[in-house]
Amino acid sequence: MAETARPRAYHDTLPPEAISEELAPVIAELGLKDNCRELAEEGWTVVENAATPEFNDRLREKILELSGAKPDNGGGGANMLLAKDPVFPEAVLNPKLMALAEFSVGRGFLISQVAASVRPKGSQAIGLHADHNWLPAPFPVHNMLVTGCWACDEYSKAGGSTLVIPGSNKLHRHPDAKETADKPKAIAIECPAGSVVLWDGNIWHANWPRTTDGQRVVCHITYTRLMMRTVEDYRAHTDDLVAAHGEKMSQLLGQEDFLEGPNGADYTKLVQTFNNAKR
Ligand SMILES: O=C(O)CCC(=O)C(=O)O
Repeated sequence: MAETARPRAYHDTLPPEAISEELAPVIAELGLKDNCRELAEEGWTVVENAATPEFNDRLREKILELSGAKPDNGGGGANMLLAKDPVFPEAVLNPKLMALAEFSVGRGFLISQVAASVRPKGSQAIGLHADHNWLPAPFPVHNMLVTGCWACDEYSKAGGSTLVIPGSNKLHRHPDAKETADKPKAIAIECPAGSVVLWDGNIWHANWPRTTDGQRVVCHITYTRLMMRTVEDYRAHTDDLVAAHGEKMSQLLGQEDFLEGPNGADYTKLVQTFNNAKR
């Protein structure tokens, strides 16, 4: 690429709690300023009414179909969902989730995992952990991944909602064995069906056992900073997904940065990639 055609290179970076000037109007228009603050300060936030009730029903139904869960009271799960039905790209590309992901894990972020869980009455709790499980402590100052759990059903403690340990996001380390067993000062995240609960890689979380009838159906969507290795590998589906969903999907699948092309690094995208990495 000719030198004159290169984008201007940034030399500064933003602090973790800052909203970039390019993202700020999007955050304002979508009414997500408080969510950004909560994510930065408390490590988690809830977006209610992330989409329409019709979309939530469609997502729930498709998860139940793909999860292998028996109707009404069975448990199950599924993964690699981005490539399994168009409802999942729609969830992943939801404008509110995309804006919060850019805030939390930086411009040019990737999709790491699209999975689902169905928890019936009697489901045991999962263990306490931080999603920065891929990293040693101390965790970096900048968040590396953000998870959005799309709660197709109401979240309540008895219903087996996610729990978080307030303040643990400030510790920048994994919980030890005693903390994992005790879950000190855990609080339930409670919210209506159709909400998305987002948390960063720092906060310690788990879920409660489910003691009520019916099933808790959740889509787990994880976005990651552009330099991280993703949990799921969608390379076999990239062309189809990008043809169907365009540039944002191309970014999520790593096609807009200079890393890991079939012909090696694509240096025409180097400055743009480095600029994204700084935002
Ligand atoms: O299922 C939940 O409530 C929590 C899931 C979880 O820990 C995760 O997706 O990292």
